[in-house]
Amino acid sequence: MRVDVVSIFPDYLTALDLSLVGKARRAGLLDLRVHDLRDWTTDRHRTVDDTPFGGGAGMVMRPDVWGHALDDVLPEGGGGHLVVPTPSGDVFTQRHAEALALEEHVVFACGRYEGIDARVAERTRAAGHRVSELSIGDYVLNGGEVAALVMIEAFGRLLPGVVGNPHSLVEESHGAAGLLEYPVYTKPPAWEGFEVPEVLLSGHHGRVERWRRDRALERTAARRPDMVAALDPQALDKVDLAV
Ligand code: 6GU
Repeated sequence: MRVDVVSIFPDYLTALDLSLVGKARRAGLLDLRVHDLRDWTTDRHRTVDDTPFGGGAGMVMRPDVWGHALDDVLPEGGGGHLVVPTPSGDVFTQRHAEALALEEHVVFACGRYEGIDARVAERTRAAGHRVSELSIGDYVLNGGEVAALVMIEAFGRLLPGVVGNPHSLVEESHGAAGLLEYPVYTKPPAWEGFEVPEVLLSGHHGRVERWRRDRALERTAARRPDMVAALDPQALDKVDLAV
């Protein structure tokens, strides 16, 4: 998979050299390239922004600079996918991560200030690319870089061969069951007066499974009632709701 990230702060993306995503890059599973937007400016001051038409606070990123950058990094003739991180986008979920992991080429356009001139998305769509404006949650960041990091890590670990044991992708929070993950424990069994739940030491696989499912549901009901409401009723039938 090919990923390009365009930003005026390419150093933010150096974290993508680390951990699983870094390993995926070195293994050739992920061809990730980070670019400095200012490389596409043409003036002496390398200007990327200007004042908003209609007035108001802050600055807006110029369409011409972004246009030159995207002409160079999106595939010629259309068929690419541009992701624009923005707090006014659709909320990014595991479903988006799963879809992005199947893409051949994704470009991230990281905006700063009050955002990117809206014609950039319009023109990119008109050129035959898909454009997704995505938010990572209901709070405001200073720019799209950290949001791009979040999204790339979320789909990067879903690329075939990146996570060693594919089973860990199935059981985790927001995975197939639609529940948050149950609490986990390791050695020692007693630590500073706090004990690992007895059932996990029992060696009784059936009881362990049942306990984990109950704790996952209990936790999800307490923290994310919206997720319980969205559960498949047939899946709910199989769960003991007496919590
Ligand atoms: Cl994608 N960008 C910015 N600037 N702020 C955000 C965000 C994105 N998602 C949540 N807050």
